[in-house]
Amino acid sequence: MNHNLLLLEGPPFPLDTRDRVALGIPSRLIPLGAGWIVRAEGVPEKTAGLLLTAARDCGGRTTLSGRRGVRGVVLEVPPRAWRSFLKRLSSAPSSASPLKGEIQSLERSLRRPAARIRLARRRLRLGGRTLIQGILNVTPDSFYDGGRWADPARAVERAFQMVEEGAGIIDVGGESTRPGSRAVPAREEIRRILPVIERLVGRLRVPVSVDTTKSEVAEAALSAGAEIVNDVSGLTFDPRIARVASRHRAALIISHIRGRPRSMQRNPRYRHLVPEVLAFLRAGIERAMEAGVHPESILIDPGIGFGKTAEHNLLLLRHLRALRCAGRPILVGASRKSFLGKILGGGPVDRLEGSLAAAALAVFNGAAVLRVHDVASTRRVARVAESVRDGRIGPNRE
Ligand code: HH2
Repeated sequence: MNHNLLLLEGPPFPLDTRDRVALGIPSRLIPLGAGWIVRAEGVPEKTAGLLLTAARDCGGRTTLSGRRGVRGVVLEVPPRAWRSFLKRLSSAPSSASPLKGEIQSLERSLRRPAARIRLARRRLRLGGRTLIQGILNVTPDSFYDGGRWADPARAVERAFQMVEEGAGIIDVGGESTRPGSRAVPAREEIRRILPVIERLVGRLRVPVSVDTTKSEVAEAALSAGAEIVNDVSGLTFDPRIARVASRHRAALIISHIRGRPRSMQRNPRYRHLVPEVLAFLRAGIERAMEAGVHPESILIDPGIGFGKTAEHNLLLLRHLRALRCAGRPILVGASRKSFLGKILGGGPVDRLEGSLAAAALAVFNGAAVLRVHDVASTRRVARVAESVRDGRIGPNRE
């Protein structure tokens, strides 16, 4: 059973009411500030009882929601009692075993974040250094770089420039998914991207990803040598795309969206933002794995701006760390997006500093990959953010 388990090793800052609502932590539970938080959904009554007893015996706080039979459980366990809480779970009767096993293995995996991304012909190393994905939109209407790289020769030049500046992936897109945009037919998308991908593959030393939601487009791009599928619909627009990625042993970026680009910004609402995004991403990971995609080939993305208000975007960046519970590396695409304009004013051309601030915070909060328009400056900002996050100037810095 899927419990959409959320495990937070002590909130990094005091949580206010909006944080609690976004995380799905009832206000009855006033976090001690440093304790472990465990949140699980759809928990059978008996298991819920066991969890509650184990947490209370360790001096923790507990809340129970939902109707009798299937419960939502939120626990807070003081840090010094965490090990003994886990021990208590281990010795609990076997009826609680699936969930207790899940808690234990999630706790272990949070300590060991993914070290690489598996592609068909190589591995991309993660860890100390943030991977930068350079954006190359060969569209007439993308919200920032639309029309600039329509000529394939100029697009290729731009890709080489971004690699020179430090991009570890080049993301080629043939359809704008900005709010209000209409879908482009697959044939047109292929016509836009293929000449560029064909000229890049084999010459570029970094992999190409294709930014598409359509299986035909992904098939054409991967057959031409692209190595990663970047699906902003998280496999929901065209489920066949996962099979295509799996057949080519490509990596797959599963991004969260609510609605369709045409209408996604009309009053987006969430009850508990973070667990809802997490559940969507987990469902995508499961579907991808069922289609044969290797787990080490999957990345996740909160989908900044895709069916979210500015405040939703801010809360997702603020609580990005929680998405590590999905067990896959996190990619963040905040570059020059409109929520930055809400804070600083101006249009996409005025959003460089805002993008860099968001990039730094995303890295600090656990992002492994940043999807950006401004590669050189983001790379330098990421180096500083990593150094603060890790508390040291690592080897091979600039
Ligand atoms: N955002 C955009 C496009 N693709 N892919 C991922 N994984 N994450 C994102 O946040 C993301 C994405 C939108 O940005 P852009 O490509 O610059 O604009 P447009 O959709 O107008 O082409």
